[in-house]
Amino acid sequence: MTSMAPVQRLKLLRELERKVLWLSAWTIHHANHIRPNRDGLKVGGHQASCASLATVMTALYFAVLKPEDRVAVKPHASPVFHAIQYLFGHQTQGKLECFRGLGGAQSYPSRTKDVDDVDFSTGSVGLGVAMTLFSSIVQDYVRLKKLAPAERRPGRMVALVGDAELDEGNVFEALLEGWKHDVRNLWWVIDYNRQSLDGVVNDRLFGRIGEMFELVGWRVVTLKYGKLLETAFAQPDGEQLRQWIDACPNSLYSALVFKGGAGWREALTRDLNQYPGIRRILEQHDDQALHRLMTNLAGHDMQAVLDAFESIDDDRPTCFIAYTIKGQGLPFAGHKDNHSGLMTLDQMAGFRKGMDIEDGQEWQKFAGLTATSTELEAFIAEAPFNAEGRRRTEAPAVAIPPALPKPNDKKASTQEGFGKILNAIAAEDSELARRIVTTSPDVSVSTNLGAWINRRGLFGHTEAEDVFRELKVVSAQLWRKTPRGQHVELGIAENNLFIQLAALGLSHQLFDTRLLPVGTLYDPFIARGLDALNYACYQDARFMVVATPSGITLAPEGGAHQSIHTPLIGIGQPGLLSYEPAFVDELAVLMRFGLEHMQQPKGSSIYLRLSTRSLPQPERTLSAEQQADIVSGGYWYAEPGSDADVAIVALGAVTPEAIAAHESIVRDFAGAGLLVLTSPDRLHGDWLAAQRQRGRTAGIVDRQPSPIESLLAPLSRDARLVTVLDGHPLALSWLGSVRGHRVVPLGIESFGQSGDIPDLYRTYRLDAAAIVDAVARAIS
Ligand SMILES: Cc1ncc(C[n+]2csc(CCOP(=O)(O)OP(=O)(O)O)c2C)c(N)n1
Ligand SMILES: [Mg+2]
Repeated sequence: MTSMAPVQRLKLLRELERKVLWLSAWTIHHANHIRPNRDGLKVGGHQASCASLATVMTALYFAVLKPEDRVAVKPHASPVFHAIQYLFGHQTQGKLECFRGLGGAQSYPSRTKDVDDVDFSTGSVGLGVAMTLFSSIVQDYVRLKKLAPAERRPGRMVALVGDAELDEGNVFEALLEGWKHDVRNLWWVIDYNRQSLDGVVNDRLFGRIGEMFELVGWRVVTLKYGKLLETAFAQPDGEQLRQWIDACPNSLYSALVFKGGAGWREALTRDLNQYPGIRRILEQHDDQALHRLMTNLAGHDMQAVLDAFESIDDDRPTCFIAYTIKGQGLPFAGHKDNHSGLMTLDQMAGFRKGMDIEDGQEWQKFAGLTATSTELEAFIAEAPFNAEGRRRTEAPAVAIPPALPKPNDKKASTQEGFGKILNAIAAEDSELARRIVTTSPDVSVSTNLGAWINRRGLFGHTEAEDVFRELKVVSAQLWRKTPRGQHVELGIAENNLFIQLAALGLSHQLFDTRLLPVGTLYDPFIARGLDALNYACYQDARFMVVATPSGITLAPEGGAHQSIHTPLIGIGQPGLLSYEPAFVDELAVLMRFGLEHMQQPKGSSIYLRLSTRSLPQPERTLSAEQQADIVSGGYWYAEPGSDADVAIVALGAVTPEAIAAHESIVRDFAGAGLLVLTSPDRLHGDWLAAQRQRGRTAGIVDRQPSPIESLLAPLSRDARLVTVLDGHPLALSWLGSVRGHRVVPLGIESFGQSGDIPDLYRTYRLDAAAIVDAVARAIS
């Protein structure tokens, strides 16, 4: 920044604040009232929520932020963000005109769909907030290991937080985890407008919020009153005024903000008229001035906001509680119902006039401002935030060897196989081993990450000894924390796991270095972190999630730990490719594929659904073709005869039952096949894609079948399929539509219970007898 006089800088920032407020309100107004509406649906947008952050965001983006900082903007302040990027020249008028339309600026900032430098997507409140915290852990992880380019300075991870976002439990789960990890360089700016969607936030709650942050080691900076009010407080009896506002309930304050000068006068006369100093203040201010005074909260006072941000020069996590007014400067300021309120045409006309903007000049960047465009352009061009050009980085991919080490046990579970493969990688001094980072919500040992951790260690800012080892207490687990460690230990909170994976999985774009994150958890508890998993995928973060144990196959653990519909999540979740291998050699192929796929520009994250059930392993060496089949989702374990009338289709841990059933039916149904699937998700996706492709090239040459179409091709037209998996039967029943085969789907539709595998498979009809029975039914 050049050495511009502070007065001049303040003046220009105030001008830009007006412009940002205008553009955000106008963008929403245009989408709702000017653009033709074809479906009669309200387009929406949040003018009041935007107004509340206009000052803070103007200060941050035009003066305070640096290129290395990364920001999560409160979802409904998206138009403010786009307005700022428009002024920077990173957003087009066309996209603003198309706000909330196809291809236009997004309703909520989106890393993948917006073009204007979004660092973190937001939308589901609370998640963007936590994302900044877990990103600060990643920033430290790559910095302490010197994985990032040496010249990279640590940036601040900034969240602009709606006050009601603090009702989301995930924020506090993250705070606790952050405290354990001694997080640094984290700024959360709370837009304390005391309003949420439905109304006014609870008065008593916020009294505690500051204490909560302090409890976990944060600095709390409260931006309460602006310079006008502070001056009034300093006058005779001013202290009475301060006490009155301090004690004013949120709902009364909001209502008076809406009512304006006359309302304030009436309330203050009623309550404080006995104080001569207050009477003088009331006399000295007309209604308009009195309203300005009484709404002069620090979150809308540019100087106060700058002072607060610029007073911080260390890396201690800091929470700024910025008192603001929802709808500040707009006709419905403070009204409790203003969350989705939109200015009417008349109100907008008045607002435009007040902004000195002529009809037709609405999109002009500097219309209605008093500074010259030359001055403003120069000031914007020098914003430190853009000093280094493009902020999103693109680190090269890590080469994955052609094969991963594969254990050769005669009997093993996929979970054990996973642990052994990772352990073998850990033993090597390779780039692959260096780039893998594991994390788990307190289930690392029980998901077989123990051996990896023993070799690679836990990650921590500072060296911490393993006390048990020091005291010579025998334990199979080494638990030493160092900056070199490669396992990020998390407490039991699956939300945190997925947000941590999201942050690790964006390291190549946020922090200029590639990581290969692998997270483990119990399969049923995916549901606990599902919104965060969806959030991670929505941002196109890249990671491998290994979920084990799964299904009722975990048997004695009982119904509370048995996942049922996770195969459907695997199919239904965009940005996540899911696999459920039965055998360890398949797993080795899939882990290799997954580590590569995670890094492809058009790749995705990977979900491996594994099991603790030890299965006899096939004695085979997989050919390149077999490996390709495993990756594309399935292969014939026992080839069907041509025109076969029946086939069994199996997925995952129940494959031995399918093998046994197959052995017993081939006596009666010569030519019956056994199809082993590794990924209904992949097969289903490729099947749909092939159909779309055909639709597009109808009548031309393209008749390329998808893998599942090829696999099912040898069967007779009327063949029956009996499908079986330890999960919801719907995951495989779609197979009937591929070539019109009738399906008898076996699987789990009700809650499980404890038992051993034979009892449970019998009870839930997954055993060989049930499969044979289903074949008989299918044929009859
Ligand atoms: C997980 C989730 N639940 C519900 C919503 C719907 N929603 C959007 S904004 C909002 C209230 C936000 O209030 P606050 O954070 O105080 O923001 P303000 O508009 O006051 O700035 C709600 C409930 C959401 N976006 N995400
Ligand atoms: Mg609010």
